[in-house]
Amino acid sequence: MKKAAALFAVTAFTALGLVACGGSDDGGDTTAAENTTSTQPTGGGGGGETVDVSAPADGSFAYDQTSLTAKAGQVTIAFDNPATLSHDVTVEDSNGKEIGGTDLVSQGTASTTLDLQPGTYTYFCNVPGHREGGMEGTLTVN
Ligand SMILES: [Cu+2]
Repeated sequence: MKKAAALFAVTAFTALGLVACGGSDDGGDTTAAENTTSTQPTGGGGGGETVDVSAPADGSFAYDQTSLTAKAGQVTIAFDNPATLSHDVTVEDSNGKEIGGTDLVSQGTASTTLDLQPGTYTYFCNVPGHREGGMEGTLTVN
């Protein structure tokens, strides 16, 4: 009999505890953050960023973006050229030194990943005459 009474006491205490917890939850902030799931791909170097560059479909010597911004570190330049005329995206640093670029592409996409320090870079099309025709922009890395 004593055992049963002890068990009852424990059960009652636990029930009270649960009620108390429930009450405090109701009074608390119930709006949990629901949009915290990341849409960025996981894996890889981590912290990498992708910047999109595209060219007009009419093949004119231009990019749709005249300036880009990225965070320092692994930066992937994703180039989309819908024109039949081939273009690429070549990147040079502030000293005019080429540090990388995408393959030439027409009616398709090409990309390259560069490890960039903070600074100002220039991106341009390496096809002769295209940069001179206006196919360049500024990439700012913070
Ligand atoms: Cu070009």
